[in-house]
Amino acid sequence: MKIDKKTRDKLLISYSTKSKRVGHTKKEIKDSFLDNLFFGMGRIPAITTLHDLYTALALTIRDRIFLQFVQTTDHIAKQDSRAVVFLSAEYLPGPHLANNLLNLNIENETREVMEDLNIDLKDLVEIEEEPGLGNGGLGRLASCYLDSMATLGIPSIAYGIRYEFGIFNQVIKDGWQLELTDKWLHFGNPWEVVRPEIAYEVKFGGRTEKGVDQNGKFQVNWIPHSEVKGTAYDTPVIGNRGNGSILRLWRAEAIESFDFGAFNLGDYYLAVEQKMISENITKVLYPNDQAAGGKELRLKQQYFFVSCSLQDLIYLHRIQGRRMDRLHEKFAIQLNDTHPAIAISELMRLLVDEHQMNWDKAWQITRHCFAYTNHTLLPEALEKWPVPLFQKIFPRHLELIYEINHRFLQELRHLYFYTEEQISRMSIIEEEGERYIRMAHLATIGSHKVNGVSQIHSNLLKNQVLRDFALLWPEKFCNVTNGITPRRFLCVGNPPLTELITEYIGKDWQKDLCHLRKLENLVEDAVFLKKWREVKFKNKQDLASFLKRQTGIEIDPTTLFNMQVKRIHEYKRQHLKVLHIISLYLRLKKGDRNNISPTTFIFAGKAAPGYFMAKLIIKLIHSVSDLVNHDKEVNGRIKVVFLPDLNVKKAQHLYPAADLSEQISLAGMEASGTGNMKFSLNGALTIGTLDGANVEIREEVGEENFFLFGLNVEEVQSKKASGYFSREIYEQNQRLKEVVDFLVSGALSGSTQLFRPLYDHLLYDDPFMLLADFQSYLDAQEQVHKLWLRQKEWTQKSILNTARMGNFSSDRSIRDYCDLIWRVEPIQRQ
Ligand code: NBG
Repeated sequence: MKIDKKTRDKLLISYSTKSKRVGHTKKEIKDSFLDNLFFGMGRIPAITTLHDLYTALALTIRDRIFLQFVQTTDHIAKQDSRAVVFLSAEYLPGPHLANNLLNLNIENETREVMEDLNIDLKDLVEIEEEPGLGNGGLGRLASCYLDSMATLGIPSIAYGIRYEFGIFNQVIKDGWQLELTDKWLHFGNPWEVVRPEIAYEVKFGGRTEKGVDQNGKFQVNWIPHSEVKGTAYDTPVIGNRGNGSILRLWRAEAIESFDFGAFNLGDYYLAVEQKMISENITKVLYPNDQAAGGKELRLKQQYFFVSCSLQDLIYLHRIQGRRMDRLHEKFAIQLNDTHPAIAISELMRLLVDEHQMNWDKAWQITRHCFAYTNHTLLPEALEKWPVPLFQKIFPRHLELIYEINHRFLQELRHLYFYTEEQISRMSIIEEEGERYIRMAHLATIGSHKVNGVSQIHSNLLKNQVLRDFALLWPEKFCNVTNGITPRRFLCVGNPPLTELITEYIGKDWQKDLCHLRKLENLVEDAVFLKKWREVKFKNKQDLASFLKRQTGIEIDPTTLFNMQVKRIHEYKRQHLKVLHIISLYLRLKKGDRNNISPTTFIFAGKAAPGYFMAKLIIKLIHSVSDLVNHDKEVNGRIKVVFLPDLNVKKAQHLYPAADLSEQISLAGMEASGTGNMKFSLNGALTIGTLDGANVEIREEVGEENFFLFGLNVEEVQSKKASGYFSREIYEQNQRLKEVVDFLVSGALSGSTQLFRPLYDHLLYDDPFMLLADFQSYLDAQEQVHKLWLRQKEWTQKSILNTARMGNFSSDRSIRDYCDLIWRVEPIQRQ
């Protein structure tokens, strides 16, 4: 049977009328919940588990999300809008249930329905497993952006990889990090729908053949060694203003699940082997170890999801009846870092080889489609792939990249008269020693816009890492400072503060975060101040009981909660914070109790499994925690807790309860940071360096409401240039010497050798300049202590931090992307 237009129109009517099936009244929610439980899942009350209840509720919510999503899609199709295509190898959506209830605005109704059924909604929210499809800030940023695109009604589709095993689970044994495999799909995933009919074939390996087609046109044929099928798994995403977007993740499957040749020969295992090999591609997310390059499977993952996504977008373009040469008018494709940068050669391949477009036209379309966001300046994180590996897996792409590069270098040579030295610096191919493909160069050359993620980072990108390109194409470079979604990180994560704010200034801030500025008028209102403090205190009590359950450690909510929550990395300098804690410990041991506010130091974060120093830092934190927490002499003054297995869900418990947020990376190292924003928005004050988004946060909240310390970027660079000898600083600063020596004194875990690698690194190398910033950090901590004694002032500054965070909403970031880069408009709702 063919589905004709008449049928389609009828189908349209049935979903656009608000049917009772997806209504928002209590009765409608309850009916569908019970329907889903009994008919959708076939459960009888006698054996229903908590997880069944969760799934039934998730399905109930998903129906309602779908309605919203489908309506948006319909508008987009009718308006023939230009759309954003977001390509990211990582997403960290966090748990969906509470966020979706908020965005649908049916939280209260749902809670009451559950109460009627004698179910605590909180328990259902708590058991949800989150998809850990990212390592940290980069993946979380992608999810914040998707939330904002949905909220603002930006026509958009986000593509990625459906890793079967996401980021590892971190467990701590004897203070060391151990990694366990993640099992987010163990109980199924009610938020996604599989689309077996949306599937594309992706080639790998083999060789190319050159010839002419029937029209006598030069034609290249890629004869692959193997092919894999990518199937779409869709998770609808809704904003809180009636619109939606979609996260489409690809899962790899064998094209033929069975090798009949092998089967007929009687080799069943060989017959299924190909299936297993194919599925491997989307098995596991790579943790961001220092040397990710060289991992063949990772490169395959990147190409796999990019190829599926581009084929899909061409398909979407064509079913709208549009011409191929208008592709760039209809799609703005954003590369979230270089992980999807191979998309540039893939689009060229699709246009030139598969759609027989001439090179110049194809290149023009490609450059107009793509834009590239850089997320790091760290040299080891700038992706480059060995040419022989490319040759083996993507013989056709290597040819295309050579051609792109050749034309680009010719232009530099003949049009701009560049020197050979400049040319080799800018080439996509690194020629010294082993040959590599520099993905950032490919992304820059193939995009019409390149942006960094904070003001300072964008400047460094322009003036250092991509300097040659910025001189050549100054108009190509811009900045979009990162942002975070206030829906998840304030409304869902911190209901008491949300209520208090709304009680005083109304609800507008939930639509436009800049309205939080109205809180500034309340800093002299004693009643408001008191309520603000009570909310923070309640959040700290909640966190204390959460931490007790998670770690067994008891903490005192009346102490200052000082937090550093982020991946563990030397440049982020968790060990600088440890040095500060040791200095307090040594003072307390000497009986110097003055000027030390009772403080609870909280750490959380994962280290890459292959990153020895980061893992040693975790061990150090635990050793210090053991020592400090069990010492009667310091008890009550300082405590140290490490919360294992940080993820979005756990982080949501932390931000609302923080008094002080530690953002202490060496200046010039952190591209932006987004944890800094989440803490400030929840009323924490920041102690930080002039790095990443700290710079802009400080400008917004006011320098008097921010604890600044440390060298700035220029000072870091000039110190490094003139020869930096950390040992000299160590010799000259008695307190520093004591603290550093303590690492190898035997007092920590009873060993003088355990932390020697850290000790040696600090004394003889110290690339992240902890010793240079140590004294200034201690001085700033002293200021923290002094202000903590003046609770009223502290509270006022806390309010001002929240009040002035409007600019760091991801809604603002997305508007910037729309204006500066994408030229995409929100859909018009009739
Ligand atoms: C990270 C940076 C952070 C930044 C996030 C999001 C990578 C490669 N980069 O500073 O380290 O906040 O990206 O932009 O993960």
